[in-house]
Amino acid sequence: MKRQTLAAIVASVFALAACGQQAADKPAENAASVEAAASAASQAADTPSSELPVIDAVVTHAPEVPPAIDRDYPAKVRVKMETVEKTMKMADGVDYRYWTFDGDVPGRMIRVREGDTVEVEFSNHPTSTVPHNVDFHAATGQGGGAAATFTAPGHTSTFSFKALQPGLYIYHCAVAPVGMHVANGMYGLILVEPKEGLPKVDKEFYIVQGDFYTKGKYGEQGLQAFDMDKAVKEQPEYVVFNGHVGSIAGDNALKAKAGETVRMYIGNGGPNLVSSFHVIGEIFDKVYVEGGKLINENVQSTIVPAGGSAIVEFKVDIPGSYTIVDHSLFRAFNKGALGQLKVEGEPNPEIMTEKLSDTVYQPEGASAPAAPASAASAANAYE
Ligand SMILES: [Cu+2]
Repeated sequence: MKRQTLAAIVASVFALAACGQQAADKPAENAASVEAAASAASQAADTPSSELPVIDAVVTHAPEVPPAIDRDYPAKVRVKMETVEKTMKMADGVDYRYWTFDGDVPGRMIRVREGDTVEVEFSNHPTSTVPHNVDFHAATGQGGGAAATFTAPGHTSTFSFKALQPGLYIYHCAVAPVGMHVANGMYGLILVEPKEGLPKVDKEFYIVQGDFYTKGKYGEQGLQAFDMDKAVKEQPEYVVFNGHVGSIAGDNALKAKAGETVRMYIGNGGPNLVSSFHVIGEIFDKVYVEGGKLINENVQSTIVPAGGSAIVEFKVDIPGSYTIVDHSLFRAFNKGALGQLKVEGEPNPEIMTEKLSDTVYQPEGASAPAAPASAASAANAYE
């Protein structure tokens, strides 16, 4: 089918849908129109992938998110991926030999539409020491494409899959030992938007948690090697967002303005730990549970399984620095799983005041307390 033919079908779907709306007072005619529209839509969805319009995917490094899909018809979306083994900073003074998709952890975020055919051109850099591949959790079929993309250093493989079901999905390397490839940073997210799209929000962010296993203890300086024993025991030295300590904190903090709606696409590469994802001082208005269709509301912390995802949405009402954590708190404050969302705007004391008073508290029969030297540091514990 040529592009024009497809466009004609898409146009006719809209024409029929519009016709259906106008004819609401004529049930029989309306039903016929809806049926015809559904038939045309399914015809468009069944278009062989070789006849789909071809477009190049817009992909982004974390925490950026590719733009929303503005198509209402399926396409063949070309995605180029390159695996690179690369030394990068894990924390201040700590380096690690990461294995990456496209040079960073997580790999780039991919965004397609339900029904699209995703055509993957998968290259393994000539300097790689081992083969790599990719298992798309968004794909239906053996291994999620792992065998089709198994690629030796200095080679390129291609394959394609149809994004049959909407949702937010992890992709990861699946070459043995799989746990090690994933522990070295080989994961990312692909969003398959539902045909009708997602509601508009003001800000979108891409965050993937991962656990890392270094020979040296947390913070030990220098180039750190992977520790298989700690990985098997599931005792990481580092638990981080977006591959590195501080990747979304301090100067790299995420930013929004009071009154804006924020959507976070959260992944968990693992390989081992389940995340209890939480934003301190916020309540998720909506959670797309495990990145699927089920929506929960008014959620404080959400589970993100290893090899899984969640989409969280919330409106930031008042300014502040909102700390992003895995609420298994020693991971946050001792292993690196800590980020920040900095919100600018006008304070609203109706929603939360600043401290209004601090007076001596003396229960009946108790002696006067010592000077409240620790009060300030206690108040700042989450900053
Ligand atoms: Cu790999």
